[in-house]
Amino acid sequence: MMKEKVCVPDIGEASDVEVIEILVKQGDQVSRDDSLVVLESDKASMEIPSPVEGVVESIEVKVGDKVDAGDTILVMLTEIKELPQEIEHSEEVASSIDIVSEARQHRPETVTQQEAVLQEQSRENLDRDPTAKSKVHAGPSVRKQAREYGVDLSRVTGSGNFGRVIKEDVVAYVKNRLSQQVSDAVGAGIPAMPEVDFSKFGEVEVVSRSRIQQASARNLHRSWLNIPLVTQFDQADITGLESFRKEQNIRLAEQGIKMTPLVFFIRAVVSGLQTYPQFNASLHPDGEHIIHKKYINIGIAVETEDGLVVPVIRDADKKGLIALAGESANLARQAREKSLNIDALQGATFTISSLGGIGGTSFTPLVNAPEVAILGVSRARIEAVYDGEDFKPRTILPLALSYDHRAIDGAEAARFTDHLARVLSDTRLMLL
Ligand code: CAO
Repeated sequence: MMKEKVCVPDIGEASDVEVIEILVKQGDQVSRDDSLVVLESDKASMEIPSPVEGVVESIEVKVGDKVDAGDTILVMLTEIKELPQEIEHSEEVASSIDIVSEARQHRPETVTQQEAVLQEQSRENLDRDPTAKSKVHAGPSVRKQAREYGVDLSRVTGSGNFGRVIKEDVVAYVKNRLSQQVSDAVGAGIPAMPEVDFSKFGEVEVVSRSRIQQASARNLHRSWLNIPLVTQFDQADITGLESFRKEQNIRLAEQGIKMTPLVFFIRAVVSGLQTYPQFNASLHPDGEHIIHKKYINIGIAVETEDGLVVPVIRDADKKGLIALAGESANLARQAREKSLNIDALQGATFTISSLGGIGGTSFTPLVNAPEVAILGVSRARIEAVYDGEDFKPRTILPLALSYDHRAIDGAEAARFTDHLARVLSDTRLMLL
């Protein structure tokens, strides 16, 4: 152990500066850059940081004393003789006086806000490179200022001699980060909806939303905000499909099986995904890759009294019409009875939202992210279709394919719905 005097550094033109606060006491363990005393001139106040690590042996000043540069403040016991860090230029020290007084005046809003904005980032940076801090060249007051603002000095470009970070660099960095925050907020910031007191206009009842409704609201909102969504509309002539389905249903009724149009939509979608695998994919979070899935799991949007649930038919490409009829009916029943397990709700590669049993001419479904597309089906209607010679009654099914435009091009979407329309118009194609 050795004794080391800590003196008042060069404080520019200031002299006879008063000690207004002593921040340590005898026996305290002090780290380098910890503040020791606060001095105050008639212009500003400044905290004197410790240039070394050690234990306070004795304090040589008391509150009210007047000191000058070079006067001893205290004596430290240090392990190894450490050269006091280069005392900053008088210009820099003088500026640090301004900074302290400025910081005091502007707290709590400015500094608190800066700290909040920057501290998290500093933590991240330190996690990334724990040695980064020690490589920075900066004086004690600059380090202290950086600590106060929550700035990671390794992120600050030094404009002083040999890249030394000076206080103006820290201030510029903070200003820059704050203005970035503001511009980020302008880009992504959603103006909040004003809260309205509806009871001013009449009687109201506030009802809790189910957990499913709350969760799907969050998911849908996230999808809406993240996905550049386009919807491609098309229609399929399902006259043949409907007569085939009805014939089969008469036969299957004995076995208690009913094929709804949904089963055929699933088969058609499977065929589409096999032909256009880019629809059976997800964007990689790095934005540079796309993940093609070698399995085909179809999510089915099911309306329940608690909200929208999307159970999944796994390996739909390996299942025939009758198996799909049984499984989709089962999943829809379980969803409504709330008896689905979590596995049944995960791993979809493409979703179908069928509203045809209810009605509607068309709608734009939202992609069930991280999938890249969803098929919406509305109610089929009998329409008069000209066959080149005559108008014939045909059952026309409206299709709406919403897709993530980052992953799918418009032309691909048009080909996909065209493929669906052809397969649905000719059930034999489902066998291929
Ligand atoms: N056009 C005309 N009729 C249709 C049809 C269509 N596109 N789709 C179904 N139908 C008919 C069925 O043939 C059935 O008629 P019958 O009883 O006379 O045979 C009737 O409508 C009821 O069918 P269903 O809708 O109960 O059965 P399904 O297998 O077609 O659909 C399911 C099952 C789970 C998809 C459906 O019940 C459901 O919940 N749909 C709502 C999905 C939803 O909420 N989507 C919105 C999600 S947000 O984008």
